[in-house]
Amino acid sequence: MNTPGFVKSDEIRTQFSRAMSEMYKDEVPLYGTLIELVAETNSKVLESNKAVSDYLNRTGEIERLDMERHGAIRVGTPEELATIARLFAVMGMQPVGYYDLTPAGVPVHSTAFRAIHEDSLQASPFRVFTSLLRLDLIEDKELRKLVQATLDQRQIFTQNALALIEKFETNGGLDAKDARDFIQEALETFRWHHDATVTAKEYQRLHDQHRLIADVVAFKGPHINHLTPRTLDIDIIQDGMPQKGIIPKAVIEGPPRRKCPILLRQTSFKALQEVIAFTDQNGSAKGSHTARFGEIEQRGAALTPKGRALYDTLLNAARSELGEFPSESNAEKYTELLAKHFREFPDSYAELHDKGLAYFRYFPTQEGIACRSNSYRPSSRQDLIEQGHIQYEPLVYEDFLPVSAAGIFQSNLGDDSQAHYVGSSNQEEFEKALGQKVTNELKLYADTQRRSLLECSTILAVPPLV
Ligand code: OOG
Ligand code: NI
Repeated sequence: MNTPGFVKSDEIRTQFSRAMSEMYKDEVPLYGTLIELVAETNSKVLESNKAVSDYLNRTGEIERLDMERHGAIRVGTPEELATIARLFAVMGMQPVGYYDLTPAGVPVHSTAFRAIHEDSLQASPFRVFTSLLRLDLIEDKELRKLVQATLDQRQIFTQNALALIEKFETNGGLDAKDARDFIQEALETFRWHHDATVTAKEYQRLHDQHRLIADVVAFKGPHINHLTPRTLDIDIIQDGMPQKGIIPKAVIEGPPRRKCPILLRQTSFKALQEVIAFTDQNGSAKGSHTARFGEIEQRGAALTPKGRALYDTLLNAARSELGEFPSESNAEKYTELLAKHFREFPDSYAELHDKGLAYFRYFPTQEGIACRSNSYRPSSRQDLIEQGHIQYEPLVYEDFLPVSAAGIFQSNLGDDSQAHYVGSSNQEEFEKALGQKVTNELKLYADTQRRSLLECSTILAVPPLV
């Protein structure tokens, strides 16, 4: 949004992300410790690894690194999801991708709200992984009724937030005061409420069905359940956490350690056992609930469909050779198997580029610019690269991975929560609830890549590059 008098959506998102981080630091003190550990590690990597720091400087990612984080929430009804989508739209965040978590025994499906243009991502890459409970998968009819009735009674948005969303939609933007108010009002939806909306007995019934169901249904709102900073070296963090009194999950989700990181690697830890008050406890807080956790991630190159297919094949091969879920008892073996299978995945940017496995952003070089007026000018992408007139850097992966997300859900819900659902993946139903289609993330990477090539051709005065 760039109308005079209106605050840009990018700016609202930047400020909201900052406010969310402050709130979460208060709510979950361990998050503050984690942020320090990540900041220390990132500056060490930047000092010691010139290739990484050159890359981050060239792509501009260096400027967004400190503020880079994603959060996660879980909502209960289609109406809540549709309104959350409108709330995020005020901040320039669109639903990207569809993630089905039911194969992993978690009765939700999800999307990620985020900015979609590279310039907006550069201003603030804040993302929120947002899951919708799949009521249709709860077989117990009585329990389904309880869930529905409890959810129907709550309003997870403040009246002011709803009014400001409407104002944004009607006028096409918010002025400075409205934007400030909106941030405060929107924050309320994500706040932790220590009062439950159900009795102790009802909580138990929900919990017995699935811990996640209790977490979605028993509270006044969809509290933010983690906020994840981006590290430049997740192995250093995984090893350094115990010294800070933080015990991470046994294995890092995603691809193995590589010279050229791809996609996303994540690890998490249980953060808090919260004291809660049930409705039949007269305010004396007796119950407890584990909802919030900590997570760290390292991001690498976004993969093309071909690269992603290879990733999925190799990950599946490693996991099926392991023959069971990765856990504490087989962590070492799993790490070995991952490394073994991923040897097949090229580990230089040149190969990833030439084999069409990853997306890249292209930059004209000084030499290329200097040659603009020469009569001989290379004109194909490959020619320009070989002549040193353009360079490329991998596009960072901005999204999530379903297998990893399942592992994160599971490790924080506890091992007793393995369930099997017969329901199938249902993107159509999700989009109906959302009130719009989700954007295909691969298209976004391809668009960014194409725009960077067009810019190169304009700057170098060559015919449009493809
Ligand atoms: C979301 C878990 C998924 C990730 O980073 O993959 C996730 C949740 O627990 O609500 O955040
Ligand atoms: Ni996460």
